[in-house]
Amino acid sequence: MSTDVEGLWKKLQAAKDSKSLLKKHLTEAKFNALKGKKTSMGGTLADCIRSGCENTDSGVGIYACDPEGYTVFADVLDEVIKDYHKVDKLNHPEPKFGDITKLGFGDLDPSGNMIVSTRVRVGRSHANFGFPGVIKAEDRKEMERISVEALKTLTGDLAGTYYPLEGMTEATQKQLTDDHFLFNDSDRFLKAAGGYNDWPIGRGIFFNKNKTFLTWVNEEDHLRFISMQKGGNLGEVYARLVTAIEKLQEKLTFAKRKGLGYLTFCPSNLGTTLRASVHIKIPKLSQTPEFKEFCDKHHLQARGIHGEHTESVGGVYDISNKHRLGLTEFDAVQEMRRGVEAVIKEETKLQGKK
Ligand code: ADP
Ligand code: DAR
Repeated sequence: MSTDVEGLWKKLQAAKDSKSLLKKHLTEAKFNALKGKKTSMGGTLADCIRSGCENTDSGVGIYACDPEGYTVFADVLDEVIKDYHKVDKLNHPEPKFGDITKLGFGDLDPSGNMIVSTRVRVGRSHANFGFPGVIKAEDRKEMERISVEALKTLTGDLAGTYYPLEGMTEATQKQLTDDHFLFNDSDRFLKAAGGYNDWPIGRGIFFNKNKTFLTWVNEEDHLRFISMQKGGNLGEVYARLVTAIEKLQEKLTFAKRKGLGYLTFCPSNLGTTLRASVHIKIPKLSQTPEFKEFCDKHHLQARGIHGEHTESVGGVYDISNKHRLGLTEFDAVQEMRRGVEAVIKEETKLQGKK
């Protein structure tokens, strides 16, 4: 793995067919202006671009080294962010989750014929810790301790237990991952960005009794708050997540920046950091040549059922909102809801049903 920034730059320059946003926006002038800069945590341009230079087939290709990296390396990160999120200005609104007692939406598939399960997640970063590429093992452990202390204060339906990966049997890890609860350590882009440094130190998963509220500690982001359940009741899943976020933000300070919203390791997740998804059976729509165009039109992203960069199985796809920046949390989940309703309508039409 290249450690020096000049070696990384040469790899990127040599990849003539790379279509990453890093390749597009890191000009030679910007490279020369940024290559000697460091954040107060010691984060460098090399820490930000390593993954995209080692994996020139990346879509984005750059991560922030730490929260301050979004300022120190703004010359390239701002352009990547505007391009990925399709915004002209970085003026992300203040958080707005809506009134969970009157959301105006509930179960998107009361028949239960199409939606297998629903999940809504956000990412959060502790304000005073580096991101995976720069953080030391002892700091990751301290961040885990702080996170678990806050999670243990959750009560009622949200109350649960933390399970560190250190000491977890392979069989338990496999079962939790197969059941879509736990993260895996097989993402080559994340690996190259330092996402698995000192693995599995400081990593773990918290979940409540029913496994409907979970928290990932130190996967790609410092924290991922996740609400999920079988079926299509987006209203219930979203309301549970908002309740948990409001409780946890009383105990923890999250990294935010005016114009960018909540800060995350990858710039693709900034802002609301919210991804609302359904695992949905769409055997007809997914086989049409227009499937990608249909998803784009409705600002949706299609993934396989075991996470990013995986395949669909049996016509079941992970369909979620693509927009995370430049809109509120409530807008993002509404956009996903409208998109999923359009998917259900189209699939029903293609199946020749009313
Ligand atoms: P994220 O970036 O939102 O964490 P990933 O694509 O990495 O999402 O998926 C993480 C895990 O969450 C995977 O195991 C995936 O199968 C699971 N998952 C995502 N959406 C759903 C859903 N709607 N229902 C059940 N599991 C889901
Ligand atoms: N390494 C990234 C993945 C971008 C979005 N996904 C995240 N952050 N999990 C790339 O393809 O460049």
